This record gives sequence, structure tokens and C-alpha cells, in this order.
Amino acid sequence: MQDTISRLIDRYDATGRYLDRDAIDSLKAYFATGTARIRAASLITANAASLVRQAGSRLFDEVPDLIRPGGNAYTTRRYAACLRDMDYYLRYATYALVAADSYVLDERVLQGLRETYNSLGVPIGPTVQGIQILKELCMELVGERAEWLQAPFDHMSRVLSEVNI
Ligand SMILES: CCC1=C(C)/C(=C/C2=NC(=C\c3[nH]c(/C=C4\NC(=O)[C@H](C)[C@H]4CC)c(C)c3CCC(=O)O)/C(CCC(=O)O)=C2C)NC1=O
Repeated sequence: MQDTISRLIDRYDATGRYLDRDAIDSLKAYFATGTARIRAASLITANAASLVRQAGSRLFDEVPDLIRPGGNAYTTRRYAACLRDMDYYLRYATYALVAADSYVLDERVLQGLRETYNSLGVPIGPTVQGIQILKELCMELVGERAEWLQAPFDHMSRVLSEVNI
């Protein structure tokens, strides 16, 4: 696990450098948004169950085939697995918000996920759509459209959408 400060220190220590102007600027940016990040994470946490429920119903409205026979979220078990995945994305997004770093997402969520999804036939496009709906709902809830709030959701969307090399 890494946050924005430990990552920065690792990078400078690896080359035996003192923190320079760039480092100080990024630390200042981190602390300047710190209180807002914590407020956002705590609001999201307090409303997590409802956010996941709303995101699920919006996604299934937009892509109704998912919950029809033949759809990947069809049957109670798979429907529940889909909402559980959305809950994972939301919970880890709150960690990444507080850490101001996407490392926790790479390490705990995204590692091997595409392969798992591909082998189970979980469609990536609608999953990314679900993550983007979560992002929209969080921005409405927090009353903020800042880049730092969108970053965890956009990071997960970007990595999931990447084409295999
Ligand atoms: C914390 C990190 C973490 C993640 C992210 C995670 C995801 C994850 N989702 C899975 C399944 C699944 N994921 C979905 C999700 C969906 N199907 C759809 O059509 C929608 C687009 C989408 C919901 C938005 C479904 C339906 C399954 C069950 C697939 C199956 O078993 O056939 C599985 C396979 C094992 C299982 O069913 O539990 C994993 C590992 N597990 C983890 O530990």
C-alpha cells in the first residue's frame, strides 16, 4: 500500500535527492485538498449502500439486456455478484481518495481483474459504465466535480478498458 507521500519519498530516496520545488508543490496540492478528500470519503461511506443500489438500477435501466436471460447479471446470484463488485469499486475508491493515490486500486482491485472478467464473460464495457455512474452519483452527493474526486473512478475505468498487449 502506498499513498501520495510515501510514493513521493520513495521516488526521491531512490535517487538520494532532497525534496525539490516539484515535490513541495505536489505536497502542497495534497494537503490543500486533504480536508475535502476526507469529507468526500466520509460522505460516500455513509451513503455507500444507497449509492450502489442507485448505480445498479441506473445501469440496468441503461443496459437492460444485462438482467435478461443470457445477460451476465441474469439470475439472483449473478445480479448480487454485480452489485457486490460495484460495492468493491466504491469502497476502494474511498481508500484511493484518502490516499490521493491509485496504488491501492492497482494492487487490490485491478490486478488480474480483466482476465477474471474475460474468463467469466463479465462484460467490461457495462462494468466501466457502472463505475462512471458511481462517479456521477458521488459528485452529486459531494457537490463537487473536482479532478481529485473523479480520479479513482477514471483510473479504474481506464485500466479495465485497456486493450491486452
Ligand atoms: C476487491 C477486488 C475484487 C473484485 C473487483 C472482484 C471481482 C469479481 N467479480 C466476479 C464475478 C462477477 N462479477 C459480475 C459483475 C457484473 N456482471 C455484469 O453483467 C455487470 C456489467 C457487472 C456488474 C457491474 C458478475 C455477474 C459476476 C459473477 C459471474 C459468474 O460467476 O458467472 C469475480 C469472480 C468470483 C466471484 O464471483 O466472486 C471476481 C473476482 N473480486 C474481488 O475480490
